[in-house]
Amino acid sequence: MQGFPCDQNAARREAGAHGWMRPLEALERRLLLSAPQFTGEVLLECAGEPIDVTDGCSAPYVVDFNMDGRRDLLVGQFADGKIRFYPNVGTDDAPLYDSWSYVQANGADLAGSYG
Ligand SMILES: [Ca+2]
Repeated sequence: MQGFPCDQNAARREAGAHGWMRPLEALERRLLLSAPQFTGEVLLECAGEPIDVTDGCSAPYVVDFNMDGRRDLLVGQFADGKIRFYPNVGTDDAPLYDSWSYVQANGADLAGSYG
């Protein structure tokens, strides 16, 4: 199956004890085994204050945005369609945010459509 995002060799290895397994079945199995485990809500803070985008809707996303090896927090906000960047100064297991700024390009805040 060309172009399918599955490690064909891994699928064959997984199939070893159970007989033949199609790549999609192997991928589904791996996704289920690595599914996130939710433990409860946590109030995220920045510099000791709750993170609040003030104008309602937000869209959080965790990614190593500044490529320093620690996952940061990006938050899309409804107001003006801007994106907030909270660099993680803690660890991936215990993230800590002490500042934020709007994501910019060429000295101007990035903004998408909203509303
Ligand atoms: Ca980072």
